[in-house]
Amino acid sequence: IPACSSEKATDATDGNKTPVIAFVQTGADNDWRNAHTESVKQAAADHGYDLRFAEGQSKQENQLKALSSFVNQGVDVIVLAPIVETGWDNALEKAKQRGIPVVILDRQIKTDDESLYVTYIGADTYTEGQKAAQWLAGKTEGTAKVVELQGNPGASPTINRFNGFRDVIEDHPGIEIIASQSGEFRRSKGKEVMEALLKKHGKEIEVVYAHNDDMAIGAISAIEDAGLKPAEDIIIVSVDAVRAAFDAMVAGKLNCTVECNPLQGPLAMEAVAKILAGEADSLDKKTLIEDTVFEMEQAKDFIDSRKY
Ligand code: GYE
Repeated sequence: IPACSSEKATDATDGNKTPVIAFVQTGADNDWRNAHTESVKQAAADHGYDLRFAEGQSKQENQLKALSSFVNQGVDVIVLAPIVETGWDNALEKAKQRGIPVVILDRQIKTDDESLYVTYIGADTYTEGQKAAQWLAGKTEGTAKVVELQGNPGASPTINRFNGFRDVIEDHPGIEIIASQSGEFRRSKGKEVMEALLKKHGKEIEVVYAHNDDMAIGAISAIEDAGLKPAEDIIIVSVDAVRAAFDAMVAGKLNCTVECNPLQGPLAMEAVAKILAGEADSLDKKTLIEDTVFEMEQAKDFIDSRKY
């Protein structure tokens, strides 16, 4: 580190005190989220930061309360994984007034004032939706009746995976979405919604597109309970590539998962380090993480190398 930046780092953190970083997580809804939380905690520890952690139990209201309390505590940097896209301006305005820089992690926010946060780091969830649709178009040769299990309403990955998927199937008129409902990114809710969809649409359903693996795994048990064979009678494609999805693929119950890497802690803490060093200006406003696609047929070869 060049001398001038380490000087600034000490400035920004009041002498030699351990930097205090707040992390406001969405909740603990699924495997992906837990891997994400662990990654951030580990990276903060690796940097020697004092991490204060709060999670919103899937409610924006709780996240807003946590934000305001961290602002009052005067932490050095706030990292926010925003459950939904909108409604953050007031809270972020207060952080700004108090001189606390904010890193937006994982999910995006919508604001007219881009100065309310320093940088955004997360997965390219729009491209993930496109990749799911491209894979499906290949698999079904462009003809399929699809039910979609969406993530929680208003969340950037929900909106992006919804749009990315549709923007690709637009070119495949034989692919039709016959139902689309939120399973809140949860396994139990994915199962519940799938049970209802199976009752309503029965054998008409040829494909499940789930915005995450946990909901797909819930859907798989609903499909089995209905006496059908997942991945054979109904094609299933989802997003995240968590270990449980690899297990399901190896068991022949899930056809494909589009990766969404939750191990974002190191990138987040590198950004925090730059901010503390007075180098916030050197950060890109937006960093998107690249992901791959895994099919059932390859799952065996990759499962042991998966880190989450
Ligand atoms: O896919 C899902 C989680 O925001 C990209 O949120 C993330 C998504 C992830 O609850 O499993």
